[in-house]
Amino acid sequence: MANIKTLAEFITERQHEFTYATGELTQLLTSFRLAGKMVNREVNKAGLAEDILGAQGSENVQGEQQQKLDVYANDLFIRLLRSQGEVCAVASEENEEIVHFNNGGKYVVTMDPLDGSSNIDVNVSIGTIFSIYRRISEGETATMEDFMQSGTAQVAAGYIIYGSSTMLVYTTGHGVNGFTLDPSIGTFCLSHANMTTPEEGNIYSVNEGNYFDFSEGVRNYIDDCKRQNMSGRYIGSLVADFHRNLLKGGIYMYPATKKSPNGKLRLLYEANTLAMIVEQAGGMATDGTTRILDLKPTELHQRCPLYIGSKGMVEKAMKS
Ligand code: P6P
Repeated sequence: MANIKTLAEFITERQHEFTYATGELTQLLTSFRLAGKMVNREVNKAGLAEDILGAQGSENVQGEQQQKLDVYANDLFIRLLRSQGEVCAVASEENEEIVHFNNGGKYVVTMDPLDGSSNIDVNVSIGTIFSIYRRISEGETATMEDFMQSGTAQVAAGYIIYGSSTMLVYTTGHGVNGFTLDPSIGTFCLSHANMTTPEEGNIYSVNEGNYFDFSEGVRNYIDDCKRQNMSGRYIGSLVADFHRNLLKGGIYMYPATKKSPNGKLRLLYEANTLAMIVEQAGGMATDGTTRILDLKPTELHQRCPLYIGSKGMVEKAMKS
């Protein structure tokens, strides 16, 4: 049997690649490893445990119906990040304001604890998306300045996909590696070493229900994909669509529409995270005109149009 390398062993082995002090990255990723296993457990039994399915009966900052698992995952990640001491503050899709830990930690985290959670009750894959930045503000407490850094400042970016198997995929700027959870031993094991995405692909992912709301250029690009007999694949769960396209090649688009002039997806904890990962895998991510990682954030929950995936496809979409 091929030798098994656990996520913990891999992180330790690659610690030298992490710009900062030894051991800090291990600590930083530990919370996501542990929380990923615990969320996975809840997601997998969602259909059985009546107290975990369905809407929480509350709305998040976006005015979106919170699912019980959204709240569970958010609370869990915050609790684990608070306890391990390296992170001093978190910006989460589920919280209007920055969550401060005031523990002197040198890092801040942006996260979507459970993206696509409206799909939970219909058994569609969902995901956790997270980015880690070094604190840059002075003083006791983190400030907005720490969260308004461009995506190029990320020290690590990753996602967990709860699908037919549960995988944690991350980068610290030295390539992308994927780890699959072996539930029999409760451990993430290296399954996709040095992931790269094909330069071209045959999959386009977009909500075509918005077709007549898109710009002429976007409509032309979609029409061109059809003329080339590409496969339309859109799960309605960003992490699942992104992950499939990362492996097989393809483009995911959430363009601006009349209803959502800045698109729907969030810059800090969706676009920036996936943009770092896709670039490290040889792909590309823009908002239609600017490289996602070069965008300068101005608000925690700001939205941006997103075109992400195979480099050749994103470049072509930009020229449409
Ligand atoms: P639409 C889920 O709500 C999400 O944020 C992403 O996971 C997904 O790709 C997108 O929205 C789907 O949005 O408008 O096509 O239903």
